[in-house]
Amino acid sequence: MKKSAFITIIGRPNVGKSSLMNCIIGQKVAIVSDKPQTTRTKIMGVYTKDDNQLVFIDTPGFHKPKNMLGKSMIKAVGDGMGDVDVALFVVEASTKFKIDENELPAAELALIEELKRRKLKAILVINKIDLLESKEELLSIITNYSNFFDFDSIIPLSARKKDGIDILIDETMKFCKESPHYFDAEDITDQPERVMVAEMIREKLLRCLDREVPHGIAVDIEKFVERDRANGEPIIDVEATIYCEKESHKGIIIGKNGAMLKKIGTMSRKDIENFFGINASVKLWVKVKEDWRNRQSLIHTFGLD
Ligand SMILES: Nc1nc2c(ncn2[C@@H]2O[C@H](COP(=O)(O)OP(=O)(O)OP(=O)(O)O)[C@@H](O)[C@H]2O)c(=O)[nH]1
Ligand SMILES: [Mg+2]
Repeated sequence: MKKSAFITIIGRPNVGKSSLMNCIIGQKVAIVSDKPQTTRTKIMGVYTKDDNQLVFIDTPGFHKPKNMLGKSMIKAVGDGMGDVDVALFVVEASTKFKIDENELPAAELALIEELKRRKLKAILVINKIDLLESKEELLSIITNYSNFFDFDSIIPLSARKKDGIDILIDETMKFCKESPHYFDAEDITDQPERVMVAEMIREKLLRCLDREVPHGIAVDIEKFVERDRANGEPIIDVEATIYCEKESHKGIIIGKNGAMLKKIGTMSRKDIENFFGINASVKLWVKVKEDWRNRQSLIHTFGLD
């Protein structure tokens, strides 16, 4: 009998939601960085085992939006919570919380309110336990969150160390209901290949650039084709435009004598080659679109609404 469950992954920015989904799927379907607000849209990750299919929906980190892009990211969180069987409420193991503090970040309180309003079941996932020094710290985190919501279960884990993931998968399987499978067994995401390539490039920009520069970037794929080279070997040609918000940012992205852009191109090419399993060529351009994060038509053009 075929069964499936839809599971949304929600939480503050940077707690490791996308890392967790990638870890479950066993492949990188959502990009990851040490900067908050890495994920900008809902991204599905599919895990199929025998008759059971788990469809995870990774969402942008919940925050107070500062521009139109931020608003559409928050809308994506709400959309991701519709029609799901359970939510993974991801928090990070942090020594910030003491037993007597009884306080949560505003974004987490708002999400908990949303869970209650929608009468959603939730599993508390305490990620990054590799950062904890003692069991007592973990206990105080569990006590603290339990005061705010009646979680179905609480699972401490580390996405980075791949520790505790099987327990989470088993726990999530309990929410499977009899239903057809919505994806083929070999599917891992709903994202088109072009979008994945754009995201791989944006990930390198997030990794290599600092401060507000990477947050104001969008990547648009101009060309994405596979062809045979003269020697008969296949190659993927990628041409992409990197949009940024200011002339000064453009200079930073290109770097001295084009060094930064070259580095981004090389890193992206390696990732693309790894993912598709064939050679790739990556050509990048940089253009300025002032204040695009507040322009609905551009947000739409970049596929972010
Ligand atoms: N120490 C440690 N770091 C982790 C773990 N899981 C994720 N990280 C790191 O946390 C940072 C954020 O990870 P992401 O997966 O991008 O977090 P996110 O919640 O998806 O972030 P947004 O998309 O911005 O909301 C990255 O630097 C990860 O490498 C973990 O188990 N332990
Ligand atoms: Mg993310």
